[in-house]
Formats: sequence, structure tokens, C-alpha cells
Amino acid sequence: MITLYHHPRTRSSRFIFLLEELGTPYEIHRITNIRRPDGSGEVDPGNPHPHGKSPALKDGDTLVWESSAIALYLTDRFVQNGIGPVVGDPLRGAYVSWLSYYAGVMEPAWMSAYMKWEVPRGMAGWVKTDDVMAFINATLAKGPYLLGEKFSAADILVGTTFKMFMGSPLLEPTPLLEAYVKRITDRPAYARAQAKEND
Ligand SMILES: N[C@@H](CCC(=O)N[C@@H](CS)C(=O)NCC(=O)O)C(=O)O
Repeated sequence: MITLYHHPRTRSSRFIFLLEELGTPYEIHRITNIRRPDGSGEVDPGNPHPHGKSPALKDGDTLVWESSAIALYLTDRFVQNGIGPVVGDPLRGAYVSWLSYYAGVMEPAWMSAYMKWEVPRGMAGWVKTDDVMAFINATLAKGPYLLGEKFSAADILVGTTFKMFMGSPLLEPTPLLEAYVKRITDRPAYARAQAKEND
């Protein structure tokens, strides 16, 4: 049985969405507490994540953590709905690149912009958000998804992140990005996941 360790309105929410897309049985284990940026909250001792974060996933005795790893693990493990190109698929390279790009470039770029950290170009392992957005806009202009015609778990990570930040100082809404977010969040699996958010 797949167990998703979930705390409402955190990065784990998107894995309810992915699990609904995959159509495989799973259970949600509610993480009772996490640390908050204001210093409140604490680690739930029942959370198997090595740093007490959300999400974590267990497949029997196998523990998976880090969002991109969970996305890749699940789409490799449950291939039936084709949500992630598998080894041998010509889109596999782009798929694993987008998952790694999300974790290793996009999130650090946004976090450093949010914190107003000036990161010297060419030194950090990531680029500035303007560069990220130029690349994403160019990709989605060919779209409709990051992998072209194919929807994947990479769109779940990127599309739900855009939904959260759209209109904030970090992400200016554009017709292209708004249409992309709508395309992702109009999916029936997203609505099913929203209904389970507080489970
Ligand atoms: N890199 C991790 C980040 C997970 C993360 O930081 N989750 C936040 C909630 S959205 C959390 O659990 N924060 C509590 C803490 O950092 O202790 C991933 O993508 O899975």
C-alpha cells in the first residue's frame, strides 16, 4: 500500500493530485505538525521524513522523500495512466530534466528572489527567476505542457506552484501562464484531490 504523509496546504497536496491521476489505491497519513516560518510548529515524531517535512511517501517499507523523487517514483511505479514517460520513451530525458530543474533551479531561484538574496550569476547552481520564466514561457508557447503534447507529473509540480504564486510579486500573470494553470487545475483529478485536502 502507498501511504502519503500529508499536511494540508503544503507541498504534499500535489501528491494527492498525482495519486488521483495515477488511479492507484493509496492512503493519506495526516502529518499532525510541521515547523512554520514564524518559528511556530514542531516536527511530528510520526513523520518519517528525515527533516520532519511534508511530503514523504511510503511504499511498504520503502521511504521516498523530496517532491521530485516522489513524482518520479510514483510515475515509474504506476505506469498505467502514462503520467510520466518511462525509460526508453523519447520524452524520458525531458521528463527527468524538468523534475530536477524544478527542485534544483526553480525552487532555489524563487526562494532567493523572495529572500532578496543576490546570488552571483555563474556561481550558484541555479539562474534568476527572469531566466527561468523566459525558458518556461518559450517551452509553453510550443506547449500545451512542459513535455509538449504530453501532460506529466512535472506539470503537476510546476502548474500547482504557479497557481499558488500567480499574482504575487514573484509571478506576474500572463495569458499564457494563466491558461497553463487553468489547463492543469481543470483536470478532474485536481478537484478530487482538493476534496481530500483535509483528510
Ligand atoms: N524540498 C522539499 C521541501 C519540503 C518542504 O520544505 N515542505 C514544507 C511544507 S510546504 C515543510 O515541511 N516545512 C517544514 C519544515 O521545513 O520543517 C520537497 O520538495 O519535498
